[in-house]
Amino acid sequence: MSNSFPIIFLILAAVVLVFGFGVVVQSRRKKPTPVVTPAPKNVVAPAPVAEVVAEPVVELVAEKKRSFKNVLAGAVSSVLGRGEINDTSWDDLEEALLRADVGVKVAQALLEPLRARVKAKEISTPAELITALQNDMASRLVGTNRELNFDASIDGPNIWLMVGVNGAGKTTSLGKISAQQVALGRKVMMAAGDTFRAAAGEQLQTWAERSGAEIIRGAEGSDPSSVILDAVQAANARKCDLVLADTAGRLQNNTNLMEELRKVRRVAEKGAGTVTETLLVIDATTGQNGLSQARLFADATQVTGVVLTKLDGSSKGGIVFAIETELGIPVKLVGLGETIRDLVAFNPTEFVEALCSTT
Ligand SMILES: Nc1nc2c(ncn2[C@@H]2O[C@H](COP(=O)(O)OP(=O)(O)OP(=O)(O)O)[C@@H](O)[C@H]2O)c(=O)[nH]1
Ligand SMILES: [Mg+2]
Repeated sequence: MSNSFPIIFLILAAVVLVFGFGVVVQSRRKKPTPVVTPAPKNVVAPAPVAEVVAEPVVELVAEKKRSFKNVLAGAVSSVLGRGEINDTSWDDLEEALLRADVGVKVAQALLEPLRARVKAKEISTPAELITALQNDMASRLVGTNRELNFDASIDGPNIWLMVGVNGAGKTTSLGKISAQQVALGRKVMMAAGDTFRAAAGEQLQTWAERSGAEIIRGAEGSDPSSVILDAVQAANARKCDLVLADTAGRLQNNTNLMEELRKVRRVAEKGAGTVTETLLVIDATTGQNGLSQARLFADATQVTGVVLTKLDGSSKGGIVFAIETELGIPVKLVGLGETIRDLVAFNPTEFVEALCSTT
């Protein structure tokens, strides 16, 4: 028996080595899927499907994940640092959630069921509590369709409108979206619908050049709706797939702006195109204030998705929960910086992990 031990050991070691080698080879073969997948050659393309086709955008990469502020880390550390769950643990978590701007309603909706589970002894350690909180936060966000709507079957181009208050990041996000759509092989036309200030057209022109899109501009003070309609007509004539329409964030007063945006949408569809996406751009650093402004836009413009900008460095990332709960609109994209690559698809699980990360 004692003699056979080294032989068994050697056989085991050999099995482990062969298995390990297999795993390495296998994982090397599984390269991450590239963002742009060229269509296979010599394959007859299927007829366009008459449904809204969603396209993936750039996945959240590890390096960018670090741009999310781990706003709940302090509370998580102090809860984990105690041997038991006590009143201070609940105070720490509640305060941190409110500071991160998840909103009072969501904070309560997250903590109340956890208190009950602790009482019922379903959860007994601080580590279990944090894991349960993280899971509950993520489950409030997963399962939502966050894909950008692109309908390949319509006549004329798809039109995506960017709306939001001034300075939220509409023009910048439009430029980044354009780069992603061009990378997917789509022909993009920009519409400089912000005619409120001359510099807006210049700014968009730069993004058109950077991202490889065409652009239609109007004179300062001209009618935004007609600039956008011109862009839709030009896009149709030049066989563009997508019109990305910028709009102004302010006019003389907000009531006018909402009227203007309603008109923009109506007029845009007078041409050959169809509005398939209206993206409300919200600056994450404005927290709950941004939310009340957002409500105005959501009411006026049939918003289909939110682009949450400036999440890099914002300590108010919890606003995602408030937006989805109170506005009922999916956060589709998040801005994590000012460069052309700093816009990613919103991934709830990674986002919650990053918010709670203590490393
Ligand atoms: N850090 C950071 N800055 C951003 C982000 N998105 C936009 N910005 C910056 O925010 C500022 C305002 O962005 P714009 O795109 O001009 O905002 P806008 O909504 O078009 O503003 P108006 O045209 O005045 O209505 C610019 O300095 C951008 O570079 C982001 O995700 N992160
Ligand atoms: Mg702008």
